Amino acid sequence: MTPSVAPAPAVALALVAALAVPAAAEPVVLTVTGAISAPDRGPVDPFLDAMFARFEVEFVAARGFTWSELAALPQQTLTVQFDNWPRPVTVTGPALTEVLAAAGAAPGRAVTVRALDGYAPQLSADEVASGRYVLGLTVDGAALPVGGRGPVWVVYPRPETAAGEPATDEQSTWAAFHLEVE
Ligand SMILES: Nc1nc2c(c(=O)[nH]1)N[C@H]1C(S)=C(S)[C@@H](COP(=O)(O)O)O[C@H]1N2
Ligand SMILES: [Mo]
Repeated sequence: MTPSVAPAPAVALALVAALAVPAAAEPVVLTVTGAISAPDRGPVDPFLDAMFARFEVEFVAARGFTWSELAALPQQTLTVQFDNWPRPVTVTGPALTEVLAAAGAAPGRAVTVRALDGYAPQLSADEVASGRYVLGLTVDGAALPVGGRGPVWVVYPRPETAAGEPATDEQSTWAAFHLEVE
């Protein structure tokens, strides 16, 4: 036996430990901040919360949802198509109002939806209260990936203007990761 073999068991143990990732380690895919009463985490960490820091998002407390937690809420199904889309798509996921309720969001507030690319439209209090917005997790049965329209695609039924003309889909935010209750 030579001294050089001594570290091997320690290395093997480290590899085994690395493979044994507990199920609870599933990451948060959507964080709700602002006027909420049911947070499960503390303030934004300027180092670890790098994406929030990049967008200058600040909070003292937040509620994080894993994909599984969102999928465990009551699910809605919406089949939608806008003029610029190649085909209709069927999206499933919890209603925006359901997720806000789970986070203890104050009622009657506007909500800013923020996506990974920085797109961040604000839904008015009336739009939120309409209950028409769905936080899409799957499209045509497939879970939405990051790099595609995931982790969350905010969709709503195709609206018509008073003149019966199609409205745009500018509020159908894809790649959403943050809701801010104003
Ligand atoms: N994350 C993200 N979502 C977005 C946008 C964007 O730039 N980033 N643009 C919006 C606008 S203005 C439109 S018209 C549609 C365009 O994409 P789609 O019709 O393919 O969904 O997405 C909406 N959602
Ligand atoms: Mo647009």
